[in-house]
Amino acid sequence: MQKRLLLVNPWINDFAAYDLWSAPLGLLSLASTLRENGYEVALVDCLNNLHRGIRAPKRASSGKGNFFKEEIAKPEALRDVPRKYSRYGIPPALFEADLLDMPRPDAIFVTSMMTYWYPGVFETIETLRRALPGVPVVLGGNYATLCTGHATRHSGADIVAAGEGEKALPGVLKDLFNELPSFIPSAEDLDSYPYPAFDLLPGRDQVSVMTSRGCPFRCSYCASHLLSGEFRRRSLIAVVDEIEFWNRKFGIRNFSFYDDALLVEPEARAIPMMEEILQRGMDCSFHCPNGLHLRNMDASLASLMFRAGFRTIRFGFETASALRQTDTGGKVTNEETRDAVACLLEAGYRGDDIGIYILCGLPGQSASEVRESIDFARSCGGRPVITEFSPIPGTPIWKEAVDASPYDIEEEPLYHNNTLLPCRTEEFTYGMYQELKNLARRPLI
Ligand code: B12
Ligand code: SF4
Repeated sequence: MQKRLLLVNPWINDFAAYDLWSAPLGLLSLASTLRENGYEVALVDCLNNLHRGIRAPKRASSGKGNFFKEEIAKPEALRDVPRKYSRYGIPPALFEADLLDMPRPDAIFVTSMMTYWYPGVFETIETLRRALPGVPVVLGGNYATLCTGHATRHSGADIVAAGEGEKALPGVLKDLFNELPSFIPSAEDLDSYPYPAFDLLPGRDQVSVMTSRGCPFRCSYCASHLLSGEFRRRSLIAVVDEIEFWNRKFGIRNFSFYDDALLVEPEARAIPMMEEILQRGMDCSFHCPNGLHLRNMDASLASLMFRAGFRTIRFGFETASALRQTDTGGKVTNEETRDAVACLLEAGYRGDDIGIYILCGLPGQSASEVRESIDFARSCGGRPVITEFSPIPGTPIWKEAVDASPYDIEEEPLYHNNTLLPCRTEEFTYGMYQELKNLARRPLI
């Protein structure tokens, strides 16, 4: 008999969470591969704002907005943090009712995202255990990959699968059912992956797309290579076909790119992809909440992006300190940034459209460096956007972060939370950070 698998996108427990075109893309990708192997797949999304049992906050028409949330008690380790803590997503009673309402699955696959979101994952697993006792639970995703030991010891899952799910599937299915999959997409050929199963999330107002996995850079604070391995790309026609598929089949007009390196070597992929989008006359909007590379921007690429419908553009700049730029990986310089923003303004973008990410709270970083970076971004004509540093185990900067942090980030992933500014010092206080945030938010003139 066909085996039934339940896939679950867990709650987020945090001080803050915002739905910036979010989607459980990894889980949906895995769902399609499981279907190809003949499994019946169902999905419960704990972050489903469309659940009939809640009155969700209003969303922007482009597909972003607030999650439904309920304030909950802080975990013990965060007791002294003077901020409210919430469970983002549907209330537990609704989740449990949904679980009891569906046919009993043969196994459950739970995903995970930020390392410090594990309490939401654990609560999800506890609820699954209560509602569906005896059904094996597999945990994968970013937290499971970056904190495998912690997840194995504490999550309560029967199997913790690190790394890309497609690669882990043969082992997982063998352990669960003593079966081997007949189809596994080739990690080297991204065009062999079926489209992520967005049909499992009916009523969506946006679909997330990836044109590549990984990144050719190795910035010292980034986990891309730990999570996604070597840089690989899909063919541009396959990507545009997918966008057209969602647009035609479900009327989706907003798309978010989750790539780590969408604009790297643009002549090889991004430029022909955008030309193809234009040629097919797609009336869609594209959003890039994950930082894009500024280095290869020129007048013609900026104009093409504007005409092809790229509406939300954010760039990974991180710092105006030339020394730190080199030390952390050398992905962009100040000159390249200034030139790139000029091209984007010339192409028709307003300064407010051009979000420039600035990392705040790196080990050894001073408040004045962040201030200078904010001033620099504004002087270029872009909008500075502060992103607080979250230390990630296994990254080159990790040891430095462990030494710099007043928190025990090695033992407790909750302390990776960017809201804490985990590597702040007595010279760079939380108050200074608040001031910098306000400075970054000041209207552009
Ligand atoms: C897209 C993205 C975002 C999007 C949102 C994504 C979303 N779903 O909501 C945006 C831009 C909004 C975002 C924001 C942030 N992000 Co982010 N983001 C990513 C990114 C680039 C891709 C994640 C992704 O969807 N990948 C695509 C899918 C296909 O891969 P996947 O999820 O890993 O799934 C695969 C496997 O994990 C596995 N798998 C997944 N689930 C399961 C389940 C089972 C059972 C199994 C077996 C396998 C399995 O199989 C899947 C398919 O191969 C990652 C970096 C990366 N390369 O992964 C960073 C990353 C996760 N983000 C990170 C950070 C720091 C942030 C911010 C805190 C930045 C900041 N300071 O503001 C914010 C926080 C947002 C918030 N508070 O709400 C860090 C994580 C830090 C941490 N400690 O965990 C990462 C790793 C980037 C980095 N710095 O290296 N992010
Ligand atoms: S360029 Fe971006 S995705 Fe690539 S390693 Fe650096 S921070 Fe990570």
